[in-house]
Amino acid sequence: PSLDELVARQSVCRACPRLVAWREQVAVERRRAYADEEYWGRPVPGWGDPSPRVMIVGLAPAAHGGNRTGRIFTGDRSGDWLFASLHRVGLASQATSTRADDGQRLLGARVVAPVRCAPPANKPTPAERATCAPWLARELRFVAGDVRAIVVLGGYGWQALWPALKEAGYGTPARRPAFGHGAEVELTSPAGGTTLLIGCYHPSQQNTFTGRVTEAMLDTVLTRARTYAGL
Ligand code: DU
Repeated sequence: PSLDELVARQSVCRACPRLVAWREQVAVERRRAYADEEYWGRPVPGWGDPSPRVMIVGLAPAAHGGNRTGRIFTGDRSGDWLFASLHRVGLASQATSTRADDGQRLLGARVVAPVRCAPPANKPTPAERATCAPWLARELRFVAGDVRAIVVLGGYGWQALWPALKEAGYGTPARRPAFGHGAEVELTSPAGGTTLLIGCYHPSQQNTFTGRVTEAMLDTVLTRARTYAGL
C-alpha cells in the first residue's frame, strides 16, 4: 500500500470503543463557537510532506482542534504555537493552521499524533496507546528513508513513540533515556544511518501560560532538527 492508502485506512479506524464514542459525541455536541461547523469526528492521520526529513510527534488530537478540522494540530491553541514556530524556522509555508483548506504546507516536515483519536480529558489509556501504535509504526516505516530527525512534543509522546520506533525497525538504546526539553538520542535508522530524536516541551496551554515553554524554546529545538536533517 501507499502512504495515501495508509492515511485513508487509519482515518476510518474504530478499534477503541471509548475513543470512538468520545470523538463522535464531541462532533455532535460541538463547542458553541463552532456550532455551525461539521466536525471531522474521526481519527486524525499524519499530515504534511510525504517524504519528510523532520517528523514531529505530538500526543493526540484536540477535541475541538484536530477532531474538528481533520488535520492534526489545526484549529487549536497548541497548534497556534507549533505552526507559528514551524513557520519562523522555515518548516511551514504559513504561520497559522486554521482549517484543512487554508493552503498551509509543511516544508520537509510531517506532523503525527501517536494516538489518533481525541481522548476524554486528553488522556488516552495505556491500552488505547498500544492499540494505536501500529499505525504510527507503519507510518514511520514508510518515511524512514527520508527522516533524519524526530521531534517529540512532551513526555507522553516520548513514551508512546518508543515501541513504535522498534516496530518500525529503528535501533534504539536498551534503556529509554529520560524525556527533557532538548534531550537528544541518536537512533539507527532502518534505512541506514542515524536519526536524531529530540525532546521538546509540548506547547500546551498549561506550558505556554506558565512560561514553561516559550517561542524561543520551540524555535531552538525545531531549528536544531532542521539543520541536523540538512534543511
Ligand atoms: O495535493 P498535495 O500537494 O499532495 O498535498 C496534499 C496535502 O499535503 C495538502 O494538505 C498539503 C500537504 N503537503 C504538505 O504540507 N507538504 C508537502 O510537501 C506536500 C503536501
